[in-house]
Amino acid sequence: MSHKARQRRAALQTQRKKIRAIAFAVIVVLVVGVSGYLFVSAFASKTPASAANTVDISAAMDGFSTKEIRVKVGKPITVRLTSMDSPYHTDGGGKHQWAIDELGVSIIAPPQGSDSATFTPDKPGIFTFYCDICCGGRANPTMQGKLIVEGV
Ligand SMILES: [Cu+2]
Repeated sequence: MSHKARQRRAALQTQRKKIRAIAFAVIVVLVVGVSGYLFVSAFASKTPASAANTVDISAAMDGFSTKEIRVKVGKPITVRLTSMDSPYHTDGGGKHQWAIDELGVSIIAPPQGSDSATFTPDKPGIFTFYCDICCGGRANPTMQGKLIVEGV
């Protein structure tokens, strides 16, 4: 092998080493970047702002799962009502309601389904929520509860 050929081979080898080093760096950057992105998005998705003040209530023939809800005046809340009853229920067809007249809220959950509403209580006080669909309607004490709006 000539001297020149040997030099060319050596140059080629250093070039290959450089390419390998660059490829390795690119892979490292990609892996770190992707895992960093996944890490951040995993944490970001765990704290959606809208879920901060959601109240989950279920309703069945024996009443609401929650009889008393405390909230702060001026802060928006989302109430998600779920009906536990099937559509074959003779009384109300499996639907239930969560309503407060004074705050103008009325949510009607379909049989074995949910519906929700977001509202902002603008005055402190104790408000009665009720269901006017099943068994005796709003006069039925088991289908009632209290929303307590606390002042600041
Ligand atoms: Cu009901």
